Amino acid sequence: MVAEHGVLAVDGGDTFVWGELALEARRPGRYLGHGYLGCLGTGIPFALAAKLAYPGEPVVLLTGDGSVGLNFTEFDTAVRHNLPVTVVINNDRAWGMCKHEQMVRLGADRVIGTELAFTRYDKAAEAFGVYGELVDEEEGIRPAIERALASGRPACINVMTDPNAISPAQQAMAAASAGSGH
Ligand SMILES: Cc1ncc(C[n+]2csc(CCOP(=O)(O)OP(=O)(O)O)c2C)c(N)n1
Repeated sequence: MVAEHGVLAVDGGDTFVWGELALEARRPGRYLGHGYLGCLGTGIPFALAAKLAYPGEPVVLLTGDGSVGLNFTEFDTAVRHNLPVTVVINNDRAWGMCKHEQMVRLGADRVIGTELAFTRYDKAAEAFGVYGELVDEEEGIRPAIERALASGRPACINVMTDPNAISPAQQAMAAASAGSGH
């Protein structure tokens, strides 16, 4: 997706990698992310800051489900300050990048401590006064984002995704370090 208008933000592990591969912004200051060192949880704060900086432009955040949990209460900030950003959660029910490393290095049957629940983040966000939707099929993603943007409110689109989709970057990193003893 290429954004001609608006701001994109990305937060997460494998989600960040997918974002780097698939999203593009054509103007300066319109693509915000934590970079390779990856301080998770910056997504909603970055999106809110972008909305303050560019109030007339749509702001969309793509984030992992683990990462969005770190600063989830910033939905409250969005509502109180009337900052209509659209948060799209890549909900693979895991700290995906960590789980995927375990799968590659140790085997799929040796995943431990990295799985999350099927959580209705959309409902939790609604409790803050946010527009929420659950999406469980690919065709539903775009219309849900369009409805969220049209709502004029802060929004949380909770998209259920493949829990075993490993990004190419994580595949390479895990394979490279396999057998290193670390
Ligand atoms: C503040 C912080 N804590 C922990 C980590 C380590 N870490 C890197 S990727 C990752 C998993 C992220 O999971 P999620 O946000 O669900 O995104 P996914 O990998 O599933 O796309 C973790 C915990 C980090 N980079 N930053």
